[in-house]
Order: sequence, then C-alpha cells, then structure tokens
Amino acid sequence: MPAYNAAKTLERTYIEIPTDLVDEVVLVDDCSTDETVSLAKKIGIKHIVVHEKNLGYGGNQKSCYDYALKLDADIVVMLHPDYQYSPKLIRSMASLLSEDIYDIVMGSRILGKGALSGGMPFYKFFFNRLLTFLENVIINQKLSEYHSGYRAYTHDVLRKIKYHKNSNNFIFDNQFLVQAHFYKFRIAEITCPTNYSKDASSINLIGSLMYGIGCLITAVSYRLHQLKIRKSPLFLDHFKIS
Ligand SMILES: Nc1nc2c(ncn2[C@@H]2O[C@H](COP(=O)(O)OP(=O)(O)OP(=O)(O)O)[C@@H](O)[C@H]2O)c(=O)[nH]1
Ligand SMILES: [Mg+2]
Repeated sequence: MPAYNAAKTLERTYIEIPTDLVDEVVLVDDCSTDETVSLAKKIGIKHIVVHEKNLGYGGNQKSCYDYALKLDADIVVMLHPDYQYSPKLIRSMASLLSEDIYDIVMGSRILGKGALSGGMPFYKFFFNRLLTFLENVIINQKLSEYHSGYRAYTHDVLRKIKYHKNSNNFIFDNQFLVQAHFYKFRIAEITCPTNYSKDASSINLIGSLMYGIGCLITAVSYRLHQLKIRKSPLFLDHFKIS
C-alpha cells in the first residue's frame, strides 16, 4: 500500500484484505502529515517503511516493490489505502497470476459501467477515455484503461521492469504499463468498482493535466524507441542498434 495521509481510510481498507490468502502487507508512508504511521502500527501492519520526505506516488511505489522483492513475494498487489478500490478483488486478481494465465492484472473501472456512478468526476472519465484511445492506437494495445491504481504483478514482472528509471510522480503507473507492453507481458483486466468518497484522495486538476501530457509522451517515446528512431531510458535494456 502506497500511503499518503491515509489515516481516515486505512483501517477500512486493511480489514477487507483477505488474510487467508495474503501473506504479508507492506505499507510505505510517503511522509504523511496525519496519523497514518501510528495507525498502521496500531492495526498490526508488520512491514512499515517511512519516507523522510515526500517523494510522490511513483517514489512511494518504488519503495513498495523493493520491499516486496526483498520479501521474495510471488505475487504483489498494489492497493491504494484510500479505499478507492475494493480489497475483496485481490483473490480474483491473484488467481489469474498464480494459474500462470497472465503476468499482470489490472482492476479496470471502465470495463462495466461503474466509473461515473462510483463518483469519478466527469472530466476524469472523459480524459481517461480519450487518453486510453490515443495510447491504444500509439502503442497498439487494447486495454480499457491505463489509469487504474489497482494492479497485481508477478515477481518476474517486478524483476524485469527497471522501475527505478520511472518518474517519482503519478506518471509512474503509466510508464510501468507501457514497459510491460514493451516486454510483452500478458496483461489481463477485470472489472472493478470504484469509490470516490470524500475521504479518498484524488489527484488535483494541475496534477491530472501533467499526468495526461506525461501519458502521451510515454506512448510516443515507446513508439519512437520501438522504431529505433529515438532511445528512451525506460526501455533501454532492449535497445539494439541494427
Ligand atoms: N497524492 C499523493 N498520493 C500519494 C503519495 N504517495 C503515495 N500516495 C498514495 O497514492 C494513492 C493514489 O493517490 P490519488 O491522489 O488518490 O490518485 P489516484 O487514485 O491515482 O487518482 P484518482 O482516480 O483521482 O483518485 C493514494 O492512496 C495515496 O495514499 C503522494 O506523494 N501524493
Ligand atoms: Mg485516488
């Protein structure tokens, strides 16, 4: 769980995690100014990493995955601690990976009809659809959305993708997905309800704009790299000069 000021929703999220299936819960606190860390200790989360300064959503995930790899996890599920995504889907997501049908599972808010009724602001919905369309065309994929924060990865995916090269900001998730496509990992999507309650954290308008531009830059970088026109450090391992 990448956490930032998640005290209002952390416990609600944590108690819904299926503990019969999940071996370890890791929380990385990104220098929250609320009670996130003391609450995490109180409710019994064993693995807590605290950043001394705020690195951002991507920087937080880097620490999460480093820690998960140190624990030698087979399957790693990123779950936002703001109760935006239901922890009850972990079982379904993990089973697609454990059966070796897929390498990555995305919880998609766009498959199905729940995004707007779940409270997603209309402008986020609109740009989600537009960016998804453009990204699918540019990178030649067929995903229902690239912007969900509910994801499960196998150990191999986290070993292969050099995520430390990615941004420390929100664009991290998008870069990761395009890298996954580059390395030809098998990506599944399952439908997932979303909950934009007043307690859930949400990226602001400026952040959303920067994110949108970053998505397009990432997709175009991928295409240029693949065509061997311009190298991108995101995929550098695989760049071969012909
Ligand atoms: N905003 C923010 N969130 C962080 C940071 N580090 C970790 N997070 C966590 O990352 C999660 C995602 O942040 P949100 O602001 O909700 O962004 P989002 O869910 O991708 O976007 P929305 O769909 O608009 O909610 C939250 O659960 C935060 O607790 C940080 O530096 N800033
Ligand atoms: Mg959110």
